[in-house]
Amino acid sequence: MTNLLRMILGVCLLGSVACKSGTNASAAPPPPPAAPPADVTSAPVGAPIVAELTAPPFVPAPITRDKPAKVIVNLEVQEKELPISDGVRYTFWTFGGTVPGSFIRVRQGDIVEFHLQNHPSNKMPHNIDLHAVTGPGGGAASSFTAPGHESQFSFRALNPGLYVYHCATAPVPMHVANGMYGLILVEPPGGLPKVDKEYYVMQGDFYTVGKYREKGLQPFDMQKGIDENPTYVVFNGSEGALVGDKAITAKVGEKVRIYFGVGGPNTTSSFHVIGEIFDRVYTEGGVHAQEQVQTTMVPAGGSTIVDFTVNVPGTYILVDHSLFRAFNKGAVGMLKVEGAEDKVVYSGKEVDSVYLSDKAGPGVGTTVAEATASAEAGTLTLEQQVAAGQALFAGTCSTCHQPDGKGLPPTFPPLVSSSYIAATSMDALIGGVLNGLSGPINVNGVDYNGVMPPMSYLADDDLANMMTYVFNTMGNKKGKVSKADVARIRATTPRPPGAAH
Ligand code: HEC
Ligand SMILES: [Cu+2]
Repeated sequence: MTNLLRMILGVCLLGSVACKSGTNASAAPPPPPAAPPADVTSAPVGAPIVAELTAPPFVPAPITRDKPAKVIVNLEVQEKELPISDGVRYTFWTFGGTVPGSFIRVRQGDIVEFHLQNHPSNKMPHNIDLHAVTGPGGGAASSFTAPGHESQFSFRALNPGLYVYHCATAPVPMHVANGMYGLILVEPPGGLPKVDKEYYVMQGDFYTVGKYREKGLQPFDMQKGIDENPTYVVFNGSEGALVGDKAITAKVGEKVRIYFGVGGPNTTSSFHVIGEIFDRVYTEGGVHAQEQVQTTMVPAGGSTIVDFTVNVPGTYILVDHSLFRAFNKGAVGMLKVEGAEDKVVYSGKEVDSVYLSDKAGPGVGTTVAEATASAEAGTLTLEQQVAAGQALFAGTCSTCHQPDGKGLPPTFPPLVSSSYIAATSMDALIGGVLNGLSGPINVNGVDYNGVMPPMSYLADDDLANMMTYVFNTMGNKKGKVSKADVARIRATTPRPPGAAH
């Protein structure tokens, strides 16, 4: 939303006469230009074009043709192991090697000749249902393809809009849950209004046998899928896909467009960008735009196009505003905006870490992943545990005990040179963090009587690393906490009702 528009709206809300008169042209933005009628009957013009496909978060360049063409799409299904979180691997089934699959961009009226290849090393048959197709199954019946084979079918892109495509081979929800979806944009003649940056983001829910962030290769959990109880809800196929140095970017003053879709299979998205207001939302991926939107609802198997201008530099967080998904299942992405401050629009206090949780620290992914690799090799050193624990401490324990561990008396006790840590047995310390701690305690001569909530929603090794960090730095000397230690205490102590198991 522009500053000017905000001011005008503000003045109007105060009841200015000028705003009530119908002659004030600046009160509302001009409607988008009406698209010329599409030619969806004449033969395609010129030589066939091989479509440029892009991996997320990128999209192919806008189409400049003013006539329909024959467009050839080559899309290969690849079944491959990829990270879904730091140190957690998952066997994804993909259209083009990525989750979501390659972005396809065509023009209304184009004849699309679709080639679906199923890589010979794959184990499953697959097909494709494109919501942009008018015809039974959206192409599914004509595209059933065994490993090592290729199918071909053609369709005319009759309707403009942003459409989901997905695999529709039985069991369909399982193929979708493994990442088999993507977006195809059918541009109206003349295209969409010009913007400076265009990105491609899709949300999906994933179901693993291990709990959230339990490390190693995680198998698919069919029952969790049936129960609609996702272990992960993420953007672009993994927790880390759009964070840190993989964040999408823009410069102050630029117009940003996100082509956003939900693959599902189960959850819808309350899509929101923290700190932004969408100037325009092409609701449900159609051609009409709603304006000034905070959060937009996107169904499973549906899409939206959001446009907004970034006025102030900083990190903007993409979330599913169904917030447990953002904070406890991974639905977080970042848009990093560079440029000059505008203290009138925003005064400039840094709030990132409040929202970013343990993704706020630099290089968390690598540190945690390295620690995981070593743990699997059975060689986790104290230093590696401390490094991984330090990365996770920021945004987890630091929320209360403060980034420097000095606490916030009289509410949160210090962890630095803590007399309580020194005097308490290792098992009791682990139990306190895992199961929560309350009631009167004394730390370094000061009395505390607060409540530390159970941290049992965190994975055993992450907890072990954080405690090892706290217990062996910050002036404490207590020794290592192993993943097995945490697992043992978890198994032998009851959790209070409502705590995660
Ligand atoms: C939501 C706030 C909160 C979070 C998050 C939190 N703690 Fe605490 N912690 C407390 C409070 C409050 C106490 C004091 C409880 C009491 O008074 O009985 C405490 C006490 C402790 C103590 C014992 C007292 C001391 O200062 O030595 C340790 C050790 C500790 N926390 C470690 C951790 C670790 C490790 C984490 C991260 C995994 C963590 N805490 C996360 C609030 C929190
Ligand atoms: Cu499939």
